[in-house]
Amino acid sequence: MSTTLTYFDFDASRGLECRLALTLAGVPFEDRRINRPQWQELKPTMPYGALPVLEHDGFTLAQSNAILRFVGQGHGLHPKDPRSAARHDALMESVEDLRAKLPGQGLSDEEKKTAREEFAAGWLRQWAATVAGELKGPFLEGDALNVADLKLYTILRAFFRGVYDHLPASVFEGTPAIATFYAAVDSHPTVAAYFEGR
Ligand SMILES: N[C@@H](CCC(=O)N[C@@H](CS)C(=O)NCC(=O)O)C(=O)O
Repeated sequence: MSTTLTYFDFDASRGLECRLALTLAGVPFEDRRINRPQWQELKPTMPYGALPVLEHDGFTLAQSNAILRFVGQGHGLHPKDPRSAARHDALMESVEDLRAKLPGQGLSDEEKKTAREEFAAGWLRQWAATVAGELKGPFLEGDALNVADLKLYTILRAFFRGVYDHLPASVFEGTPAIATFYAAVDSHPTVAAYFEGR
């Protein structure tokens, strides 16, 4: 059995959520971290020309949500019940929506500030309210941590660590279930151990 996850050399975004999922699943894997010059060579050979990519015993899979579902279904970290699984899938797709909609690209800092403040008061507020309504507490399914929780945690981690200028963690003040969720995943023994010493 051999498993390799290829992604860039940083702990965030789609690569981080897949690394966390493999770690939570207890799958030993090669954490293949590549730099930008290596990526220029590799990109044309990768499915969809993007990362992360999982290789598992001759099976190659791209797309973070597909990777998360594959790992989750194989290790009891994605619900078996079709409606519950669909709820988790919808949440994971909504994280991709958030990544795509986050304003900033090509804007001056002043334009970015205005665009992000509008985004926080509008689209993001509605997203946060919907997500909070999905959380049974502290996690999506109650006490069991699933791969969809790891995807949600990964995007929230960027907010809670202040990665996005003009979008402080206080944007989630109106949705306390999100702060409770974040703290619960962050202190989960597997997740905490992953970040220890990094
Ligand atoms: N829908 C894809 C998006 C993948 C994606 O855009 N990955 C970024 C890194 S997070 C990437 O590979 N960027 C480099 C490039 O597109 O050349 C997924 O969810 O995996």
